[in-house]
Amino acid sequence: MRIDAVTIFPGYLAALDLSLIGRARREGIIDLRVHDLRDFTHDRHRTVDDTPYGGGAGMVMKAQPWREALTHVLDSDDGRSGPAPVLLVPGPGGERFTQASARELAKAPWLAFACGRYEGIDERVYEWATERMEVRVVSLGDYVLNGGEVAVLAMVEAIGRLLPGVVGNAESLVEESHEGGLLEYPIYTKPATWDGGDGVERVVPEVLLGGNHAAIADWRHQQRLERTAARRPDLLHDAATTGGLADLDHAVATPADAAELAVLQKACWIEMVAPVENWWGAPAEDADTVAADLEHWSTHVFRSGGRLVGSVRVRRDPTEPRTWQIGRLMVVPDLQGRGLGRELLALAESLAPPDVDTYWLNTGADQQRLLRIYRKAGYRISGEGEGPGTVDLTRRA
Ligand code: JEH
Repeated sequence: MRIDAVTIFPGYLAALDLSLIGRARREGIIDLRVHDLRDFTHDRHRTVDDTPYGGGAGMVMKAQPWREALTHVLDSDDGRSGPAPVLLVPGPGGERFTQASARELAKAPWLAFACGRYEGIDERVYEWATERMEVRVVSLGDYVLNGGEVAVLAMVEAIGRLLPGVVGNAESLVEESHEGGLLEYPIYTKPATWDGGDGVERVVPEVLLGGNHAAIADWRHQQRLERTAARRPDLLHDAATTGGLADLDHAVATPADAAELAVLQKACWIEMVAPVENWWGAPAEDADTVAADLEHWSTHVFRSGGRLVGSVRVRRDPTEPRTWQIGRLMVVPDLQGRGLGRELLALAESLAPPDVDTYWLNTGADQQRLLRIYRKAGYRISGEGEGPGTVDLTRRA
């Protein structure tokens, strides 16, 4: 990903040389270029601000240096002549920058950031820029900062860590996608008993010391609910109000969805085989395989507030054209048990052309929960599946 940032404090953004984002830059995953706005002034004082028309406190950033700096960024396209960047302008009055924004922006090939200072930038710069690229004014939250630099640090980190290869351990991202809607549970490491020096011996909760994985999962879920209720009751409301499929945004997947679909697969497989560590590594596909499959299947994706929460794919059987294949039916673990899977299955069936006489799907022979859902929906096992340990199920259309 190409990222440009224009600022009067290039040193502020030097922090992006460090840690994971710094490594991603050295590895060429992120091509980050920081520009000093004062390099685009022409007076001996390198002036970037002036007093506001109409009066009022503080100073306003002048349009001229911004025009020249942004022109320099646009002209530095290295002959790629692809689309212009999305220009992100941090401002206290912008749309809220959220994890959903980060996910969306992580798909863009080129982002540019304009860091304002003082009271902000002459409004005509927004007009000028909007005629040349997509411009979004974004805010980190409802508090007042002194300029856009800290916001750019936060946004580049939030977006950059979603790029393939930046967070080395793909499982971290998988687990995050698994978190949906609730705060995290408390975590502990050794020693099991810790002397705080205040006369108190603090112990790790008993349940975590045993090997009862179901009990641990229950305890963690309970902790997440309690914490969310105490600290972020608004989130609890959001999670509880996702009703059925009708509340979700529905689209046909494009290659831009492949990475998220791969993550969703992993999250669902973890849920299915939690006690068998790493078993899921085999059946879940990587993003490239998912992207390749998009050409052979019509894949439908469902989002809640930008987050991918479910998917199913369908096609005519390449060798039995009157059979309608339904595959990779997935619902994120935290929304399972609400009937969304059943609704997805009905939708997948409804997409079949009229001449289809059989619906077909395939699942793990040991997936009791899924087999029960399919059985209830009228499917019967028709034989062993192609993949080891899987079964095929069919139902007359
Ligand atoms: C702040 C870019 C460029 C200070 C005050 C005013 C508020 C009412 N979440 C965020 N907070 N602040 C910024 C941001 C982001 N992203 C941010 C910036 C710049 C981003 C200059 N400043 C400083 C600044 C004017 N006041 C804004 N108003 C809502 C409390 C009162 C007026 C503008 C710019």
